[in-house]
Amino acid sequence: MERYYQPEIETASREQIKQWQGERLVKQVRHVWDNVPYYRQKMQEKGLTPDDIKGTEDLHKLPFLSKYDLREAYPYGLMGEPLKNCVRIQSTSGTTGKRVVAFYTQHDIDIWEDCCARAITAAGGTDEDVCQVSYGYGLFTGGPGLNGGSHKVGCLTIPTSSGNTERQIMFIRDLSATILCCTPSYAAYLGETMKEMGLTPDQIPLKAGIFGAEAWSEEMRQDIQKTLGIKAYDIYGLTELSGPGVAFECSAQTGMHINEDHFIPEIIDPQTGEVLPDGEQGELVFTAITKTAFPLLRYRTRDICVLSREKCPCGRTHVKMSKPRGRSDDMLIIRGVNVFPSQIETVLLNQGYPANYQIIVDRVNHTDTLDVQVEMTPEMFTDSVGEIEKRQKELVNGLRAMLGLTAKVTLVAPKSIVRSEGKAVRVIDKRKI
Ligand code: DLL
Repeated sequence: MERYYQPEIETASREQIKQWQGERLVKQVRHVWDNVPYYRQKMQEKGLTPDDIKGTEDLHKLPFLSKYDLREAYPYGLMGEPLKNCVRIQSTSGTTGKRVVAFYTQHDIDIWEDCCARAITAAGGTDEDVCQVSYGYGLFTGGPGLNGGSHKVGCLTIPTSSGNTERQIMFIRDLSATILCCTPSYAAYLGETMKEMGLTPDQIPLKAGIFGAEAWSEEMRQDIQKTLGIKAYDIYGLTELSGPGVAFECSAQTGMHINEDHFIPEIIDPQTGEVLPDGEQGELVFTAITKTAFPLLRYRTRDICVLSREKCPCGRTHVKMSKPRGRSDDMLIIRGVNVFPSQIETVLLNQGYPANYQIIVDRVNHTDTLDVQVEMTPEMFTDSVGEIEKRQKELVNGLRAMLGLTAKVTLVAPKSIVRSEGKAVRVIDKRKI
């Protein structure tokens, strides 16, 4: 039987959701106008006042916000509350120089944790469960968000944070953890390590995993489910909108329900900014309608996906987003061809390789090169040059069929690609360095 954390909200009628969204949007636009001069100016430039926004049908009139605005307004320029009302910040790693600092009131944290509690409940979590949170704690939102959600559900929470794989496995076994929260790449690594220790899925107490923060393919889900003997659920979110829990998967495992009582999604054409109808692929844009300290309106996520309003067998009525099919800024353009790392992953996993790979892009003699280094599993490891060449050729052919592009494939020994404890670094683009 499907369980919900907030059934009256998660299974509310479409009319009810629409009504909440309309009322909250109107209130939020007024709040932002009164408190965020940066956005007020953007509205004024479009000739808008709060009176022009009477409901969700007027949402498209509002100006977009993007990473560019976050940089411009850093650190306080998009705040909707005085600092004294805020109790926390979270931040992204800023590895690409785009540090995002998001502010929270206690009320904002409460909403965020509710969203994470919905995700844990959808994955079968109850107060009988032991939930190990192996996302990083600290500035990254993964640990704090799921920790809060786990408390709300009443699970016994093990806040291991990321890293120290041996200790992770020790806690999973000694304290019989039933739910694991971490990035999918770290879940795969934990699975690989447990397999090497001789543990079979029935000796691993876990029953579910809540994995997100990075792109992962359906094939990778199957792999993780098999090695750990669990059901693996996707979870999506971003620091700008609070963190994990903006959307989460249910038992149907066919996309993630967006918490529409807090976030209004739109899909736009990334080139023109035009709003696209449901079912079309485009860039996901969110308007936060309940958070007040960092109230982003029409924030462009850069994530490319599709929304679906098909009836879900789980009973939830909130719209579903597909797995992001890559980020518009993650897309590699190689010799003029658009390539998403997820397409490469699909080919590798379909041919029986593990999700341990690295994509190296370079430019030699004015021509882009694509080099895919793929780890062999211990079972397929061989030192027969002929066998390795044969396998490499199969992968080159598979990649050509998927991408329409010839890549160089190098098979490398098991364990030679560095493992990640958080978000995996899959792409090294030397052209930008
Ligand atoms: O990654 C929040 C999070 C933590 C989500 C834990 C899920 C679990 P950021 O570091 O700000 O926040 O990165 C946000 O990560 O725009 C997506 O491109 C990507 N992303 C997040 N979840 C998924 C997912 C957290 N399930 C960026 N699938 C987003 C694919 C994801 N990409």
